[in-house]
Amino acid sequence: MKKARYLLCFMLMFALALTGVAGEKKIASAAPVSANGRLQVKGRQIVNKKGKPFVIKGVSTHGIAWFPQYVNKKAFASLKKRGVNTVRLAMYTEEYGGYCNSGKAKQRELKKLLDDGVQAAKALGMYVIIDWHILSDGNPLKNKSQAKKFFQEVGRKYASYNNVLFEICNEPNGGDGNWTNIRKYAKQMIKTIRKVNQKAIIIVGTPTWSQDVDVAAQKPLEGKNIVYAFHFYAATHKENLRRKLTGAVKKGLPILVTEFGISEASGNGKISTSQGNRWMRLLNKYKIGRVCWNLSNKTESCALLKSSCRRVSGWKSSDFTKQGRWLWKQY
Ligand code: IDC
Repeated sequence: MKKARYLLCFMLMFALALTGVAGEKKIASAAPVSANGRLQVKGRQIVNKKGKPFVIKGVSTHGIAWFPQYVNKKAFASLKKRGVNTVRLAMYTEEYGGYCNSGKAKQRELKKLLDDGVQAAKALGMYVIIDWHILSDGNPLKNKSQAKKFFQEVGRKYASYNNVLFEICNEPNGGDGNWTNIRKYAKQMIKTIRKVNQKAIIIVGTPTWSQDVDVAAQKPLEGKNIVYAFHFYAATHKENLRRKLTGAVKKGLPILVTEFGISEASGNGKISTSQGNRWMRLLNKYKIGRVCWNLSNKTESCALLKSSCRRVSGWKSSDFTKQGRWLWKQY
């Protein structure tokens, strides 16, 4: 009799533990935005509406003008199922049908595509980053007036959305892409966005393809809810760059990895899962968010989908590249 009662008690506890675990998992994957609300920056940490650290686990599109087919709700839902809570919408400014080299009609199309992405993310309770993807235009000041108009428009349009973040310059680079010019640009963009949108997190790129967070840490910008971008590609960037990141973190700089891959910096070549694992350990230690480049089937090592994969959502494990399969183990 006593034994039976113990057994019953044990079974009951086991059942409770099981539903507890399942329940937690469901909340984590159900709707990150309804559970966490608008993200903000506290000290060097991105936190949720209650002030608790929130770690962005994201995937970036390739250029949306080039691979528009992946900007769809089913695709985002497929990512969410694998632990992704954030999608980054990369809109090149110059190359690949870049926004600044396009006419009005094409620009409207790109903004519609961005909106499709924002609405899909909203419906799924995911965060979304609107990325002004400068690259060959190394100095963000080069297309400043277009950027201003753009951020005024999208800043206003999404002011009431608690899931939208703005990345104002992907990767400044070259001599003119220095911190002095980035700061000048960022000050104006922050002012422009804050006039119409007081709360959204604004992400500022850093010199040398968003690697020099140490330089930004010496003279950060003023204002609330600002974070600094840091990018790495694990088969090229190793201990030296990790030291740079750690230094800036210790100085208190809020950092978000809005782009990373485990390929070489070219986006192609070798894949290094061992270096990737080291990077993940470091990011986990400091609860730094990360967004992986890129959701496409382009024939390159940093694409998440094999080039033979024609599906634009509902992927099977065998559809993913080596980097893709590694990523799902991290998320
Ligand atoms: C790469 C794309 C590739 C494209 C190339 C253009 O993966 O298909 O041909 O851009 O130069 C970055 C950039 C990002 C790069 C990526 C990989 O932000 O645009 O994408 N990368 O090279 N910085 C470091 C690496």
